[in-house]
Amino acid sequence: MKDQIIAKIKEYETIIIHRHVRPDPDAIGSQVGLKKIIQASFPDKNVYAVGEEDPSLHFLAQMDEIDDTLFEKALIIVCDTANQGRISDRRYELGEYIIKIDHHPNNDTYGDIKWVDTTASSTCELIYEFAKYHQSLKMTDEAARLIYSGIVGDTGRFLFPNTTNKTFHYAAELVNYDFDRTALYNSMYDVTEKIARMRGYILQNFEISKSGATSIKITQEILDEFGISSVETGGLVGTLGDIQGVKAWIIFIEEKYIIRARIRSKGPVINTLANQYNGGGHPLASGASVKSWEEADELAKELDIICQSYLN
Ligand SMILES: [Mn+2]
Repeated sequence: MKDQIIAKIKEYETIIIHRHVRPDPDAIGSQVGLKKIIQASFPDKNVYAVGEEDPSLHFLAQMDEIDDTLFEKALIIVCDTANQGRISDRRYELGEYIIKIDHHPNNDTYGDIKWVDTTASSTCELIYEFAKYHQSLKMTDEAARLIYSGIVGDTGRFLFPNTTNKTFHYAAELVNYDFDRTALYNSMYDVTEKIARMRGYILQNFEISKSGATSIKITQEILDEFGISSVETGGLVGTLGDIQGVKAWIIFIEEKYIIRARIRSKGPVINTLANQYNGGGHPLASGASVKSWEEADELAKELDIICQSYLN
């Protein structure tokens, strides 16, 4: 698989790398990390990273603005994106050949080559594995910084069970590159005062059932009160995770036309539930969306049933 990917990279002059909408450090880290590796290894190639800008992740990288015509004869690589619907920048469809590199369950098997490894902690872990695989591929300090941030992000700072022996091994190698780890952590985890106060609200108002199913509803009114947007709530989802007795939890956030449900679990599998509510993801970390608060209650009830039948 990796040989096929290298062969395709060698074959194409223009390579455009995509990732998912509403990016996280793993999305940007794998996308731009791979870009840096290809640029360092094959300086004559034109390599671009595209997708919507997310100012909160500008400390990692900014996107390239490119013309539609560049896509026609391009190799497209999509990182960290399980479904085609979540690919940021729809012009990937104009590309000549598509490679998917991902660690989410391969439900939507798009792409001409699909390298999907659900045992990897992150797509960044796969990108680093790829860079190590062949002598024609060169790592750089900047690629190391980007890849390291994605691994740190997707493992919750090496806390989540997706963290393996291999993850630590790679992280140990990555910190040998020259980048400012303290600055990176600060950029990733410092929160604004309003987010800290929102976290306080969540901790004051969550509901927990006997089974350990937990939820909190954040209405538009609450968002307004704290002066934050729905996008800014992304980092708040872990807030309920370390409370004793919580097995799985949902943070509902009201948006313009939908209510977004961020679902997390410490054991019960929740991505099958997310699939039933216009979403998906990992067994222990998924997203879904509902159309009303009634439907939100329904989803919370289903989570309660899942927690009840889960032992321990
Ligand atoms: Mn990821």
